[in-house]
Amino acid sequence: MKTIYNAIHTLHRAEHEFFRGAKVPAFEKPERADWVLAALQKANFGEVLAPVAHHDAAILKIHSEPYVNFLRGAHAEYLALGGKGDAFPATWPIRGMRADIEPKNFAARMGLYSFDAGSPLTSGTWAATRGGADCALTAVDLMNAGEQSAFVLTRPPGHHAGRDFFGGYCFLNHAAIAAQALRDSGCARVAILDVDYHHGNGTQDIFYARDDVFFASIHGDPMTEYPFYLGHADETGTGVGAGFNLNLPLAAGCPVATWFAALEQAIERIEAFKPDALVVSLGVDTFEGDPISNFTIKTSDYPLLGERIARLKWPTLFAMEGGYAVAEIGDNVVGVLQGFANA
Ligand code: SP5
Ligand code: ZN
Repeated sequence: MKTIYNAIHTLHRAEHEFFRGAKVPAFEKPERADWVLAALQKANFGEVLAPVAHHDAAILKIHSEPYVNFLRGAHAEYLALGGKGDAFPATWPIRGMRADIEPKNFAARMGLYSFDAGSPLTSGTWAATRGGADCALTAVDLMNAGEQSAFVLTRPPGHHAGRDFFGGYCFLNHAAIAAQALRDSGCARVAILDVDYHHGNGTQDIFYARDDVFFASIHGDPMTEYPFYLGHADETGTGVGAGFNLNLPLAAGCPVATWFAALEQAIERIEAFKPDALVVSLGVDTFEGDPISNFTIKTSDYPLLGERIARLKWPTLFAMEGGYAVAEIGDNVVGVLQGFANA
């Protein structure tokens, strides 16, 4: 399997986030991708390629133009206003307020286009996530040229980013961009399997009213786990998309066997959908040692996930999402990919 590596991920280097009123070092840090790359190379896993630059058009099929324009210029605008370091939103248009008008004020637009205060926007955020989109689109090109699978190694991650909002450390939704590009290059039906610990609220938002992209997510129950406000089992899609969204929320701390039973449920539904290709939102924050999550998967379990997906024999694109146990992230990700490749 080839890896498309976003070497400019390092341009996004958030200093801190907030926890109980205190500034704590950002969990989503450059070392994450460095360790995955090192593990891939150590395992001699396969070729590592640079992305080919692609036009914005493929991104604008997933994200709104005003949002993309905001994101591209946001940090420079913040600096011009006298802002220092990383930018955080501080006000949001909640229920009963107007989210249909884009205000002129910068802080107001930060809030309009975000859903949490935990996703610092830095001077290099746009370049880094835009590079991730190029990686996703390059992976799709490779699959169209005959590759059965590909791995998009990028950060910041993407699955919390919706059509017009960032949050959860995510800015552009690389998995969604890949799924759309697969649709546009001949796949009638594309499935997305999101195995990150956190519900992929952005991806769900993007495809919720569509019947050509099936979204399945296994995640911590939003009653107690981030992102809290989406990811319940009764969210099944809307309009023609009714029946094409599957959420499998699990209790924090649940046994590994429970997680793999949910995987079987997801696979059963995806098989019935008969996808022409699969996109896996690959987060390994399901790991027992993850510092911000509460599942119990062990490093030795990850190959079983890859093997199970490989048995389906669908063209499969893996996109890197979360995973914050930096020392183990490489073995965990490479475990999944090797399980897939060796099956
Ligand atoms: C892609 C992804 O995995 N995004 C996750 C975003 C989670 N943001 C909220 C993190 C809250 C961290 N709480 C600190 C717990 C320290 N013990
Ligand atoms: Zn996550």
